[in-house]
Amino acid sequence: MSSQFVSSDTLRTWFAATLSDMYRIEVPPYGALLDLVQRVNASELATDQSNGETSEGFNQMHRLSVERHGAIRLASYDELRLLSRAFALLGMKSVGYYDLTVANIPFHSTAFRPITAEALAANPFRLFTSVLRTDLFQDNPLSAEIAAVCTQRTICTTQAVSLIEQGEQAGGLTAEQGELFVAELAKTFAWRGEGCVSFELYKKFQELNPLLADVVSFPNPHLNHLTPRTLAIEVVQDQMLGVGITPKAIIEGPPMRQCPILLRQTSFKALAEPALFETIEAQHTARFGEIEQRGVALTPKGRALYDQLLQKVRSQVLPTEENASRYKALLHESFQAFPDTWHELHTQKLAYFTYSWADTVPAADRNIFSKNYLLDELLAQNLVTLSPIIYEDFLPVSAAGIFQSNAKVSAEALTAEGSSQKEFEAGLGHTPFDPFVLYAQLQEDSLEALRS
Ligand code: OOG
Ligand code: NI
Repeated sequence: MSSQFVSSDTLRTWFAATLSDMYRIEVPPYGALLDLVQRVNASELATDQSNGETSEGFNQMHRLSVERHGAIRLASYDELRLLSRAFALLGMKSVGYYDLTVANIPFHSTAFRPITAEALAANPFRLFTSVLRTDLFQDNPLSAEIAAVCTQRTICTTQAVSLIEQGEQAGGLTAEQGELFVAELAKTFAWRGEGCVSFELYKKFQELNPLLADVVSFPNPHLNHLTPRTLAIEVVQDQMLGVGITPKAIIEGPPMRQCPILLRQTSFKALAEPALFETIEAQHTARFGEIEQRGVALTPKGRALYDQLLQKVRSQVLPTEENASRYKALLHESFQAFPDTWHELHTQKLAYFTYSWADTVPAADRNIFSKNYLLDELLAQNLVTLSPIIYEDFLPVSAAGIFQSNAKVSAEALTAEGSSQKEFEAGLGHTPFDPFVLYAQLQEDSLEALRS
């Protein structure tokens, strides 16, 4: 019955490829970076610098070569709800809640991404999706101008909206509809080179907050960056200058380790792009590039340890271009307290893993082993192997660093009354998935498969 429809995995793959082609044209350094990342990944795989067979899960070249995350910034919950319906057709669900006001960024966010093992393996494309907290500007003299843009934008084409409705009603899209849908939806994230306010107002928005200006001065949420995943972020960072790209000095996230955890990221400076405000030709600086390296997903216990060790460093020094090497040294020192073998990460329940029978165990014996041995015994005797589960999400401190790296945000604290998660969930219309629950489920499923 559903065979008339193209799968959501295929639609997502088309969509990610369309955005990538578009961004290559819009932001040429992105193309240069992609080529560099591909080269480095290929050479990493060839020299097999991975940490034994346990790292195999990280090195899925078919996944790596298409793997990207994007970032978009929305003006309202109406926009969020509409896009969440569009992304649902692409098999992307809202996962996690990120409060960025703690870092003086007037946004809160979620990630839209696939959630099952099969969908992640097919194409893990994710979009970090932020919504402007207009409530924080309520008392500002510009609040009426801000509200006017936020309530008036129409960010999807009529055809995209009608295909969302058709897809929802029919339970999917045909290949022909899907191709059209992906092309129409991509228009929502294109750079149009034109503002939707006067130059004067744009300037005022800029003065108030450049991140706010990046949203409320434009008619649509242009893609802010598109990020390929590398297996060796230091190597790519070192070679970026060679292809004419200047990286920022600090890699966000954990330090370099034997067993990578969570997510490490760095970005390059934003481009100044021509932007027309009514008749005035100006320049807007917001869109940039980023690379990331992904490690194992941490359990709540592991994550608490990560947060604690990172906080210890950041309470001594907040990273800037000038103190980069000191920050790096402190980070390295602090993270000595984080176990760095897969075995320890597993036994201390700091990270999530999947389990599989070792190749040496004949299929006929698996049942016997599984009945007579505990998991720990099977692991100790190398009958079962561990594979780290890749972290598919984002990190709020890192995200704040990425946001800030390209905007001079005033140091003056926002008058936020803290997190506004309830409001975000009400705006979205549902509660995002809890990432920990999803990782625990992947681990549980693999254990069940072992036992069956
Ligand atoms: C999003 C910043 C967050 C990441 O990789 O952590 C992000 C933005 O700048 O809109 O993309
Ligand atoms: Ni990013």
